[in-house]
Formats: sequence, structure tokens, C-alpha cells
Amino acid sequence: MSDLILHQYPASPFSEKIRVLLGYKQAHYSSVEIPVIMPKPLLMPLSGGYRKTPVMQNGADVYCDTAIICRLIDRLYPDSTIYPEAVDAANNALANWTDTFFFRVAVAIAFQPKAMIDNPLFSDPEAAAAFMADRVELSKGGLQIRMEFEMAMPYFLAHMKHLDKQLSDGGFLFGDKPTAADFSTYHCCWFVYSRDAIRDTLDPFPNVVSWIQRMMAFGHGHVTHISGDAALDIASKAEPLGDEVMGSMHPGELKPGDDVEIIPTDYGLIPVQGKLQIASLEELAIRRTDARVGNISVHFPRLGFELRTL
Ligand SMILES: N[C@@H](CCC(=O)N[C@@H](CS)C(=O)NCC(=O)O)C(=O)O
Repeated sequence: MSDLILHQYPASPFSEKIRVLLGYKQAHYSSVEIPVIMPKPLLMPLSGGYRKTPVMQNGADVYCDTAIICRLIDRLYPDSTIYPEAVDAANNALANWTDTFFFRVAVAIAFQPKAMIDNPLFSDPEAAAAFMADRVELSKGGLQIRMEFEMAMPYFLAHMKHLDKQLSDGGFLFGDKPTAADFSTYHCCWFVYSRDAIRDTLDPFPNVVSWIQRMMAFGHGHVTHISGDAALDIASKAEPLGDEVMGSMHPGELKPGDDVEIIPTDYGLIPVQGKLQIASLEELAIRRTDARVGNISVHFPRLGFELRTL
């Protein structure tokens, strides 16, 4: 059916969101461990410059940002959809707010001084300095990922209190099955829960802790670890799907094949350039040709990305 390859690293919360969704769907997939900081030389031929983590590859189609990766996985594994129509607006709005604003809150909690002791990213002073410098570069020209701890803490505690009430029946956020909002909320909570030094922040919220454990119990699916070079070889032997969709948002302005660039609107402001293939309310995609992997399609969600003509 599919040959999904997740490009990720273990400490990445957004990667954990996708790993657990793949576990929920009992998916078979491959995984490539990519560097935590730039450069990412074996990712760039696929992503065309997009640097955030994770990235999902399916042959010669490459999906950037977990919003579109979740849609792809749900389409390939449609049983127990994480987008039930009955809660469509609430589910999508909560997932989007959580992955943007609330993620920044969770970063501030996870990087507070007392959490640094057991942070795997800060194994030695040199690694810590390189990480901090890379994250300054990641925010350059855009939104600061990091929020002040004093501002973040009340947001964190207030949201945990609401979640604790909503999860009191022992299920998931919108019923007895997890939806997209559960996976978005889970990875922010996992960021805190997975650190011994700050796990007690969640002690006042036992329903949240039980729900985190229910989410973790889905596991990570059936994963085979492969090298970055092996993933590039797979892309070079495949051709992109090539479907063209033009939505009604840019009437007369844009057509398939136009030279465009796509750039995140928050942080990691590196443009990806190519020929336009999809511009709908749900998705943007461009076609590119790379010396190492040949023809590639790079897909993004519409929300959170800007489309510019060249
Ligand atoms: N909106 C993106 C956010 C991804 C994101 O911020 N990921 C973090 C890691 S969890 C990142 O890219 N950090 C910088 C890096 O890995 O180079 C998504 O949903 O995938």
C-alpha cells in the first residue's frame, strides 16, 4: 500500500505526535534519524530547503509539517479516522491552536532551568551551545519559538486544568477514540511528561496523566530503521504522484507549472522553490528536480505557509 519513511529524531515532540499516530494506526513504516540541528544534508534533497522536523516521505512525494502528515496517514489508514465530522470544527481548531500557540507554551516549560539537568539535547556544553545557536537561527526573521517562562506557566496550568476536566471520563478529548486534537495535545504534554525533572508539573492533573499513558500505549507501530542514503535511493527510483489541483482562492492568478516558492509563516523561514502543482484550501504542493533524487513533489498544509510567485 505505502512505503512511508519518517525523517525524525527521538527527542522531537512533533515527531512523537506522528510516531504515536502511526502506532494508533498499526502502520508499517521506515524511519530515518536526522540531525537535531542544521545542516541536514540528507534531508535537503527531499525537502528542497524545509528544515523542520519531522518530514514524511512516500516514494518521491515529501510531506512537510505534521498537519499534512496526519492527513496523509489518515488517508492511507482510514479506519478509526482522527477527523470525525461530528466534531470537525472543534477538532481542527484545537489541533491548530495546540500545534502553534500551545507548543510555544510547552517549549518554555520544557526548557525552564530546572529541566536542563536531564535534557538529552544538552549532553555537554558544546552540544548545548550549538543547539542554542541553531534555535536562534531557526527563529530569525520570524516568530520566537520560545516564550518567557513566567508568561507560559499560567497558560500551561490553565489548559491542563481544562483538559483534566474534559478527560475525567477516561476516554479521549472528543469521545472514546482519539482525534487529531488528541495527538497535538499529547506531544506537548509528552514534552513535559518525558522529563523526570519536571514531570511533577502534571501531578495535579491525574486525568491528564492517565490519558498520556493511554496515548503512549498505542506505541510507535511497526518501524524499520534505515539510513538517509537508503531513503534518497528510494526517492530516486520513484516518481511523484503528480496530481494537479487549483482551488478557487487565486482565480486566474495561478496555474499549474508556475514558478513559485513556499515559506512557513512562523519560524524556519527558508523558502522551497519549484513549479506549482496543488494550491487548495487544504494543501500546497510544488514539483522540483534534484540532482540526487530526480523529480520530487513537496507538499505543505495551506495554513501556516505563504505562497509567492517568482
Ligand atoms: N508546524 C510544524 C512544527 C515542527 C517543529 O517545530 N518541529 C521542531 C522539532 S519538534 C523543529 O523543527 N525544530 C527544529 C529542527 O528540528 O531543526 C509541524 O507541525 O511539523
